[in-house]
Amino acid sequence: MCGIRVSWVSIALALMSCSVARGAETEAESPWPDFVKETVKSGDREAANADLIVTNEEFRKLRPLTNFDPKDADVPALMTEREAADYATFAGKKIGKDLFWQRKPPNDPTDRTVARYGYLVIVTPGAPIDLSNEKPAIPTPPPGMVYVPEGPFTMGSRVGDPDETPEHTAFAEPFFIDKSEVGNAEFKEVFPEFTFQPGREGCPAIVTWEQAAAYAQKVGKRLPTEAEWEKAARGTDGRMYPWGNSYDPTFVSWDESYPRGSSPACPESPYGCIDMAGGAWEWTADWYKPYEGNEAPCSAYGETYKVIRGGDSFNDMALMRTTQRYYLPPNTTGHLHVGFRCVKDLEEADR
Ligand SMILES: [Ca+2]
Repeated sequence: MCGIRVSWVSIALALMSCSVARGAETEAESPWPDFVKETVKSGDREAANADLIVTNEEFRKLRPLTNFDPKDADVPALMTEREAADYATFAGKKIGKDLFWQRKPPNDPTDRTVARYGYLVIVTPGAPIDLSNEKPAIPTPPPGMVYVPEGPFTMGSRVGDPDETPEHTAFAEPFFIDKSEVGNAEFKEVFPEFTFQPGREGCPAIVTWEQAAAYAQKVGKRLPTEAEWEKAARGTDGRMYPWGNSYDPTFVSWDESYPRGSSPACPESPYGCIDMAGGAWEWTADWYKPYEGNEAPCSAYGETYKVIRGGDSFNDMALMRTTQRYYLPPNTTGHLHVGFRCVKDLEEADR
């Protein structure tokens, strides 16, 4: 599989030598904010020798749909603390060790929007700095949910079924997703008329797309898009299964009649979800349509069927793949065992 790789291109500033060699006049034209220079020269981060800052060009790797004036490519990227943490995660770096986020002093202290933004400073490798008490600003997930940071990831497969092609880079905004499928008891709490077999309170609720969407709306959530589901399942390294690239039946629940999280090994996806392979199939929000650039004809494409993901029983490894797509009309579960998990968007304060 072909994962996304960040080439960690650093832009050397050499601030000190710049100001000496080129003089004050040139320095005034520097795109680097004065306050960062001051941070480098003095204060508690002096030892960081932080003469590198993540630029617009670098930041766009997290957010490929972003456009900016080409002349601003090397200008430091303004970002919220949450965006800084997501960038670090995407780049395989750690806030406090490799990077730190420096808040931009607001020109107007009453402007709270401006106060949320800052710059991401790269700690020079080997610099003697202790930022271990700094915590990345990852939004706190609601109960039972996990956080999936924004950024590109590999979607689809070159080696799967025709509808999984082409393998491509997709993008998802940050979101929260349920750690596990919605269970029977949870579903009955919202829809008391819902019935299930006694003793299966903790098993995934087997419902139609319409029922799943109604539940999600009622609890202030929504169904995941295919892209969100696939990113939550496989992360950014293009893996075939939620836990890696090789199949092991002990990683998967026997079927939907077993409680969620009951597989012997109970592995988690890169973001902490369980049972994204097996347990119950899972509804997504999307109609079954071809990916852009897909050239394999399929009469089922269109707005007739909703996509389901993740397979159910443990004995079909092909259906456990994170890229596997299947489909059903929204008003039935057919002969399959289809459940769901919900996603939730970030609150404005977390963006
Ligand atoms: Ca599942």
